[in-house]
Amino acid sequence: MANENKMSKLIRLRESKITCTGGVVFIGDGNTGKTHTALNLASFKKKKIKLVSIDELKKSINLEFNYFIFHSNIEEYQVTTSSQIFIMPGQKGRAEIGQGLAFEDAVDLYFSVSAINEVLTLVLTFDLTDIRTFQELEYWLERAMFRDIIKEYTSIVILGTHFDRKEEIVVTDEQIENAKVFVKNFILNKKGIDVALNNIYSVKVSNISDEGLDDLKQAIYTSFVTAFSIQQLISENNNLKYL
Ligand SMILES: Nc1nc2c(ncn2[C@@H]2O[C@H](COP(=O)(O)OP(=O)(O)OP(=O)(O)O)[C@@H](O)[C@H]2O)c(=O)[nH]1
Ligand SMILES: [Mg+2]
Repeated sequence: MANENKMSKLIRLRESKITCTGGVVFIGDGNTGKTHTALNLASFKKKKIKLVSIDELKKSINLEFNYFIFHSNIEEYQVTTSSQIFIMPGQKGRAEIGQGLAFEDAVDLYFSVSAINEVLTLVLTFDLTDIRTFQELEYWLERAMFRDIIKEYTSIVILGTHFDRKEEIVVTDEQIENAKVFVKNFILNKKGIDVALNNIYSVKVSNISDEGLDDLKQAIYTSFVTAFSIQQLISENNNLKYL
């Protein structure tokens, strides 16, 4: 299958080392914290990027790129995932001339590039204190499907930001759980792709306290392990070794 070929270019197994890479795409309304979350992920354990004031960090008017590397062990294998993070502009449709790029402009321009094509994790981002941004996820999911960003191997993360503003949180856990089922059915009905509920995660983060960032990293890592069927790869390799 063409798909498998493309995916196989993104993973290497040498002796007991497995290294893989793939795309993680953030979409969602403007001002929901996509840029801050990606910056925090990328600087994890190094210098933390703290909230930048609105004056310093304007709304994104282009595709932003970042990455992080995660090491772990599965059996005697050392697994390294290098996640390439792409943050889409939160502005809907197309931008006016001279106004940078909106979502559709960025997809046109960048999604012909291979690494971004293999989206292993799609992060639907909303602000826990703003119900409208949560409701708008349906719009973003629809655009992601229309633009072919979701593949058979893509996992979904429903990401609520502003977790530090506990008193102002309006989106409930029940609504988030319902959203998982909604996302699953939406993708199945519109695209015929059956994403397992296990591969639809919900994560809450604060970009102020860093609460939840570990959970987000773990969800992304797990979606890579799933997309590449790393567990299966390991048992096949073990079988070969002991033949
Ligand atoms: N309190 C709080 N503020 C946050 C958090 N995450 C982001 N913010 C603030 O929310 C605003 C928007 O954050 P961005 O990361 O620029 O949002 P974005 O989704 O990239 O927005 P666009 O680039 O316009 O699409 C900024 O003023 C941030 O300081 C959070 O977890 N808690
Ligand atoms: Mg941004």
